[in-house]
Amino acid sequence: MVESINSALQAIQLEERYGAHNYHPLPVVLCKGEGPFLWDVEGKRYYDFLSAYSAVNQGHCHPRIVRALTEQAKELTLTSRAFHNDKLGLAEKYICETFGYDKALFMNSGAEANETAIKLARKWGYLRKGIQDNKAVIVAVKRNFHGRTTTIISASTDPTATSGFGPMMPGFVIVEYDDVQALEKALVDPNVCALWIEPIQGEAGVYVPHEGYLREAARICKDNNVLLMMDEIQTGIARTGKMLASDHEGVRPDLLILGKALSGGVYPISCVLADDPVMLVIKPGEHGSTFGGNPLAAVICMEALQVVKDEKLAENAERLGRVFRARMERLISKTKLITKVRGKGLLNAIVINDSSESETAWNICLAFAKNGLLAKPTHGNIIRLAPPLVITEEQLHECCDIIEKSVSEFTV
Ligand code: IF1
Repeated sequence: MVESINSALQAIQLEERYGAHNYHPLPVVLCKGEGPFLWDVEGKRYYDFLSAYSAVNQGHCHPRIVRALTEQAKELTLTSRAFHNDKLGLAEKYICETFGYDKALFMNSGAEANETAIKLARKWGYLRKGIQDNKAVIVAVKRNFHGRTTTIISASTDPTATSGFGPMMPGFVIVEYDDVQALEKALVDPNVCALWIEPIQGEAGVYVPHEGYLREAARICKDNNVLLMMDEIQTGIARTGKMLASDHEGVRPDLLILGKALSGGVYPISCVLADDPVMLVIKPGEHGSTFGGNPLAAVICMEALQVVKDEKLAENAERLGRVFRARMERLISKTKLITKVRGKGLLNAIVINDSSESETAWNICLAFAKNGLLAKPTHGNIIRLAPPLVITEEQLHECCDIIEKSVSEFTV
C-alpha cells in the first residue's frame, strides 16, 4: 500500500533511513511546482532559483509538455530500439533542424550523452584521423563538470568527485580553462581527437570565459583536426540568452551535447548532435541504451523545444539576465557580504565574501528559503541563481527584493 507523507520531518527521516546519503539537501520538502514556483508540504510557496540545475527552463510542469507526456503515455512509452517507432524519426528530424546538424543520438542522462560523445570522438580519431588504437586523447579543462560516471570523473580535477573511485580511465589531458595558449600547446599532439569543454562552467561557479575564447578554441581545433565537443547540458536550451551558449560567439561545435531542459524537467532526455562524418563512425550494435530514443521522450523533447521557441525564452533570459545583474550590482554597492555577480542570460551566480570552507553561503540560502526563494551554493562561497526562463520582470524584481532583504538581515 503506498503511504503518504504527513510532515516535512517524516519525509526527511525516511530519506535518511532508507536512502543513500549522496546529497545534502536544504531542509525543504517540496510537493508541487508550477512555472517559477515550488510549494513545500506545509504549503509555503518559493521562487525556484535553481531550476533543477537548468532542467526546468520552461517552468515547472509546463502544461503543454505535461500534456505531450500524458497523451503519448496512453499510446506507447517504450519499444527498445530493437524495433522502430513512429515518433523517434520525427524527433531526430526536429532536433537536427533546430540545431543544424546531420544526425542525433538520443540518450537519457547528461552523463550518458557525454559518454556517447567520448566514444564518438575516440572512434572518429581511430577511423578518420588515424590515431593508433587505444592511444586517443581527449583534452578537458580544470574545474570541469560533465557528470558522475567513472570515465567522466577520470577527467575531473575535483577531489570530491574522484577520491575513492579509482582506478581512473586513461586518455584525458587537463589544461587551464579560458587559456588559449594552453589549447595551442595541448591540441598539436596528433593523438588528440577532441577538446571537451563547457561554454560557461556551471558547477565550478558560473565561470564565463573571456569573449573570444570559444572562437579561438574552435579555430585551434580546426587547425589541428581535433573535434570540438561542447557540453551544453546546463548552458543550452536558452538558459544563457541564446538557444546555445556557443551562439554568443557564433561557434558551431563538432559534437553538441544536450540534456536537462530538452524535456523541461518532465523526463530524462539527453542527446548528442553531429554531422555524418562523426556520427556514422558508430555502427549498429556498438552503442545505445534501453530507454534512449523512446517514443515518449521523442514527443516530450519536440514539445519542450517548441515551447522554448514559441515563448521566446532565450530573448526573455537575455533581457531579464541584464535586469538581474544590474540589481545585484546595486546590491553589491550596498553590502560587504557579496563581492561579485557573474553570468549570462539567466545563468548567474553571486560570490559571497567569505572563505569557500565557511557555512556563510549555505546560511544565506537558508535565509533565502525563509523569505521564499530557493537556491543552493555550488562551490563553498558561490551561490548559483538561475530561475526558470518563464519568470516575468515583475517576479524577477520581487526575487531581487527577497535577495536584498535576506542579505540585509544577514549577520555573519
Ligand atoms: C548532481 C552539479 C550542476 C552538467 C553538465 C553534464 C551533467 C551536468 C554541464 C550531467 C549535471 C547536475 C548534476 C546534479 C547537479 C547538477 C550540477 F552540481 F552536479 F554539477 F548543474 F552543476 N554536464 N549537472 O551540469 O548530467 O547526468 O546529471 O543528467 O549530480 O547532483 P546528468
